[in-house]
Amino acid sequence: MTRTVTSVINGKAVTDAAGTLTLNNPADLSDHVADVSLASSRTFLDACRAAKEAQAEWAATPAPTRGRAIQQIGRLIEANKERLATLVTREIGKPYPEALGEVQEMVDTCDFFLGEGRRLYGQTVPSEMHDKQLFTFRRPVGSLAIITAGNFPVAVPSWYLVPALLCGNSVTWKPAEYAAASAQATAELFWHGGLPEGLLNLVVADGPTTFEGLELGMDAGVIDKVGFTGSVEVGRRIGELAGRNLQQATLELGGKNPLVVMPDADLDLAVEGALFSGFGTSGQRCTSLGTVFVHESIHDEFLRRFDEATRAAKVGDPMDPSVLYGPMISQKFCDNAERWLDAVEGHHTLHGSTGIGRITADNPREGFVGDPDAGIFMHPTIVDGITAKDELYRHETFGPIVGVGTFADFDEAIELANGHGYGLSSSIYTTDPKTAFRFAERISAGMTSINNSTSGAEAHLPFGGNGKSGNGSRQSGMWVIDQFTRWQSVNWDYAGKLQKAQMDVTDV
Ligand code: UN1
Repeated sequence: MTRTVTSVINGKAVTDAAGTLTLNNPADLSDHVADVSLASSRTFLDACRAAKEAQAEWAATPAPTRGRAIQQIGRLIEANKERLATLVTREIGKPYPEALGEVQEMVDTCDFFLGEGRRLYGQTVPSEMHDKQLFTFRRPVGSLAIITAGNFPVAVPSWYLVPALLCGNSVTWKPAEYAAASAQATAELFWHGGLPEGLLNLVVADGPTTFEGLELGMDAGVIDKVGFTGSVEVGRRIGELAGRNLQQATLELGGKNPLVVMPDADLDLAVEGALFSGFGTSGQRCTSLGTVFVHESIHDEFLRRFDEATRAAKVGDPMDPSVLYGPMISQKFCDNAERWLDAVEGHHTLHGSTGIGRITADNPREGFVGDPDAGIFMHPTIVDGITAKDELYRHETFGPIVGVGTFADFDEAIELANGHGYGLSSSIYTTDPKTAFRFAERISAGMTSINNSTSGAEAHLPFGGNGKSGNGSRQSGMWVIDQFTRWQSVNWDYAGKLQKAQMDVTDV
């Protein structure tokens, strides 16, 4: 079945002639998944206006009632889990078990926030004066523009939409065009779950149109905050635009996530972690492993085992539960990753596969599941010999490419793990708890794992990064509420006379 995807404002499909897009299954390009109609910046603005209009009534709805709406949406998503996961796999090639996990992450997010509707706590604070009470309240931010990447077309948007709506905001959601069908199917579940019209509007637009729409919306005062998950380059521009409008964006950008293997590590466990986070999802997670830093004394043994495990890993049809990973999301992702392989300089040794680059009948991979020529698949590649001088040390590839480098002591491991400029996820393999906690203390990353992979963060812990990985905002769990509410202080004076702060203070 081919889906028709349009923008939706106030529950109504909007088609303007700003362009069209054809989406095919990247594992089988003959499978036509969706025809997408792209919106103009005017439609973007209309969506933000509609959201702004709908927001006041929603903000006045009791938070526990908003929580119940989230609960209904969560149950509906759960009931449609297989259907939605199948579409995610068809549209972006994510292995089906991971796609199921992704939808589950959205269900978990709804489960977490339905209760938050009864817990949007404020404080009571002592006053300097008699007969006066001070309080703090969380207030919604207003109308939000949320722009998301397509590698997690369901889970990552849910980290924005669910808490934003729970906190009393409205949303204009601009998903990645190349994952528009999954986004539309997700938004439909919000609408069918009973969310009042206008609170969630969907706009499918390309990048330049989105920037135009954001500028128009900010000028018109109908965007109060922007949330963005995607590249550093676009994140910078969004941050600048927000800054000019005296707004703070929520930015969740890339990563060059390091995995450190200490001499006392369980090597097989470390190899398993490197394999999953390096090549799982074809390396297309912002938490994917970038470089493994191995102590020089165990480098050769680690590399031997990592190479062996990578060669043995199954690649191919994402519906087959035995594959480690499926296709690249689209040709563009494949081209970008291939450019990084072209840029690898001579002094590196490549491992992991008999081929390099795109897997085809002429450049085959042993044990490939399915027909490589039907889709866009890549060989896994281990690039050994990475040092801080290499481009690959400091740039995210978003493909199945893992660097390996060495260190002589713990201080050097920390320097290498921090020196690339990103700070999203990280991991250490060691059997010594002291080393593990020293690592957690000194690594500049929003997330760190001890004896586990860099990817696979749970939905109720803060998610976000330092350095180039974002602007310090955190998503998920109760911490994200700080992104979608603003504190208001309320002071209530019942003295019956004017009391002046700093002047009428009661002395002991
Ligand atoms: C992303 O790639 O943008 O931690 C998010 C993980 C997933 C989310 C990744 N739960 O790997």
